[in-house]
Amino acid sequence: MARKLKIGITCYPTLGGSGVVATELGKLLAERGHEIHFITHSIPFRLGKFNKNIFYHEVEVNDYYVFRYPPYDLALASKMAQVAKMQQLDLLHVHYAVPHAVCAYLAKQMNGDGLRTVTTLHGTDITVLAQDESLKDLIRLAIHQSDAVTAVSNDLIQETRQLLDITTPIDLTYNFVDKRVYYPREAAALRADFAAEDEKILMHISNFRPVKRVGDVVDIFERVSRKLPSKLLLVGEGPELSKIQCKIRQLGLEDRVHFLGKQEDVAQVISMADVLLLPSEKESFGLVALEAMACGVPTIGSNAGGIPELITHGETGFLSPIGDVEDMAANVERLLTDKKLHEQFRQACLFRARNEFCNDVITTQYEHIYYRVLGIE
Ligand code: GMT
Repeated sequence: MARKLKIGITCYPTLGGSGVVATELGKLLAERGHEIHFITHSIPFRLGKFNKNIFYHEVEVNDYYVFRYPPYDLALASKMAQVAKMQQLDLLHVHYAVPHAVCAYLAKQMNGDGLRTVTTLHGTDITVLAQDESLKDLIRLAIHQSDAVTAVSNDLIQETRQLLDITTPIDLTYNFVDKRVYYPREAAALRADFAAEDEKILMHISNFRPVKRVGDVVDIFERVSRKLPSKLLLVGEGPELSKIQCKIRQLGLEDRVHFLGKQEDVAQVISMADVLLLPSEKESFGLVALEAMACGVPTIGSNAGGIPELITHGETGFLSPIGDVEDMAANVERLLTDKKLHEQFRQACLFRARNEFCNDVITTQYEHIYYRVLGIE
C-alpha cells in the first residue's frame, strides 16, 4: 500500500467552484488517511465537521504602516514555507495559478528541500488573467515551476497552451461531486413553497458576475413563462444582482421570480428544479451543472468553454450558442412539455454524474499525480 501523504492545500476559501472542489478534495483525501493542511486566509466554507486528519492554518497579513496594500501574497508564501517545514509536508496542492502557484514557488525556494508543488487551473486564472500582458510571464513561470499542472477541462488545457505557449504536460482532472451528498433529494414540500403543482421550476445558481449572463436567464424565462406555467428561482448573489432585479421589475415578472440568496445546501435546493439554466459567456467546467446533474436535473445553457465536456447535448441537457436565448427557451419548452423525454434526461444525468464525475475516481487520479511527482509509483 502506498504511503499516506502530508498535503498542504491552498484555494480561495470563501466562495466559488474552485474553493468547493479544493475543499471537497481535501476532505476525501483525509478520509483515505492522508494528512491535509489547508493554508488559506479564512476557513474553507465547505469544510464541515471535524476530521482528525484535517488542519487549518490561517494566513495573517501584516498591516505594517509602510504598506499601501498589505501583501497577502507574501504572507501566504511565508505561511506555506513555515507550515511545510513544521509539518514536513510532502507537497503543496494549489488551486489557481495567481497568486497561489506563484506563492508555492516562493515557498519551495525558501525551503530548499524536496517540497513538491501541484497546480490546478480552474479557469479565470487563464481565461481572464492570462490575457493581461502584465501577468502573462508570471503565470507562465508559475506553471513551468509546478511539478505537475492539472486543468478541469480539455478546453482549459487548449486555452492554456494557446494563450501562454505552454508545451509541458497538463493533466486533465475533471471536477467531481460527492455522490453521498449530491443525489436527488425529496423536495415536494419545498417546491410547494415556490410553485403550484402544475408549474415548472427553472433555476439558476451563480455568483452573478457578468460572465454568467444572468440577463439571458431572465430573457429565457420570460419567453418560457409566456407559454408554460412556471417559476424562476435565482440562487446566489453578486455584482449583477441589482441590475437583474431591475430587469425583472421592468418585465413585470416579480410574481414569478424568487431570489433565494446564497445557499449552503445546494443539493437540496437544486432538487427542487426541473431544469438548470447556465447560459455563461465563459465556463471552464461549470461545477453547478454537475451538481444539478448528480441530483437528476438537466441543464440548458450555452456551449461555452468546457460545458460540452460535461453536458452531452441531447442526452443530459441542451446547449446553444452563447446569447441564443430563443433557442435556449425553445429547448426548455421542449424538455418541460415532454414528460418521457425529461425522465430520460434525468436518468442519463444520474448515470453520467455517478460514473464519469465520481468522487472516488477523481480523487484517485489526484493521488496518482501526487505519487508521480514524489517519485512513488
Ligand atoms: O465561475 C466563477 O465565477 C468562479 C470560478 C471559481 O473560482 O470557482 O469558477 C471556475 O472554476 C470552477 C471550478 O473548477 C469551474 O467550474 C468554473 O467553470 C470556472 N469559471 C469560469 O471558467 C468562468
